[in-house]
Amino acid sequence: MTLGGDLKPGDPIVILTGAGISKESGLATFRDADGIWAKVRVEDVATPEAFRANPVRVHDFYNARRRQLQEAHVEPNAAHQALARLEREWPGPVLLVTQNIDDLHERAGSRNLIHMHGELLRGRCEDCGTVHDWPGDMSLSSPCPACGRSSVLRPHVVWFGEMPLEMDRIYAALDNCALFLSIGTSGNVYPAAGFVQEVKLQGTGHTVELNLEPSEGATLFDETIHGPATRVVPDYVGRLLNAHAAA
Ligand code: BV8
Repeated sequence: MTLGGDLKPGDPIVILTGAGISKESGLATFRDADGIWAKVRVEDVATPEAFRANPVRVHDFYNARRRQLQEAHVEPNAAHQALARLEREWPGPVLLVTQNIDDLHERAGSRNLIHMHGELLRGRCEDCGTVHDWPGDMSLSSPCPACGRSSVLRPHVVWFGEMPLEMDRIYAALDNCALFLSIGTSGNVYPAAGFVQEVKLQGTGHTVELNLEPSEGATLFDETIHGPATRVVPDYVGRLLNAHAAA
């Protein structure tokens, strides 16, 4: 079996990433010992009910993460760069689906990208529904740039109990891909954690997990490669491109 299963040039590749790919850029993951959920409860900051009950606490939580993301030392790392290289150099469609709300994939050069859990640097008006770039702090007094109303803006982020974005497009790509890479995710949060089963049940893609350690769904993958993303992802992308360039 060549690298990537029986992948041929021109075949579609789908990639899923999670917080682990941004860890070496200095952004915390969620479920590691030093992760976000070790410091704050999901129920207090990452559900629509939490936002209704205490919008100030939720705005503070996302304002702090928005500021941290824009600190000078937070840059795309070699894993983000490798995925942008794969999109540029692979002779076929490469779709990158990220659970992450940071902008490190864009800053690394990835273009064919879906933020299924939304984006930290954008805000959405709960009244008129418009979505706006929002790099600064957000509060109840922030007016919607479109309709002008205040106390109606929220982070453009998918909370628990809310439907992730672009699911139809994601499932269509999963059902038709020849290679599915899952990178830096613990496989705890659905529907993303179920994507590998979607590929196995509805498609024919070869599935590979690249993660620091086995995820919840590790046994579901055809291949698992464990190690830090900045090492295992550039190595895998380089071998994949070389194997098929030689073909
Ligand atoms: C929905 C945005 C339905 C906010 C996030 C029981 C069964 C099935 C489902 C459920 C259930 N009970 C409840 C549900 C639904 C729920 C869910 O799955 N809950 C889980 C906890 C059981 N899911 C939802 O609510 C989703 N919506 O189901 O809607 C619906 C249907 C109809 C109509 C309406 C609705 C919505 C989920 C999205 C929630 N939002 N984030 C924010 O970011 O603040 S989730 C959050 O978790 C982030 O998006 C994050 O990306 C995501 C997954 O976490 P990971 O990225 O995997 O991060 P984690 O820390 O867990 O893991 C990091 C990994 O990296 C680790 O494995 C680690 O080893 C590795 N790593 C660390 N360092 C490195 C590394 N790897 C490589 N290199 C390194 N250096």
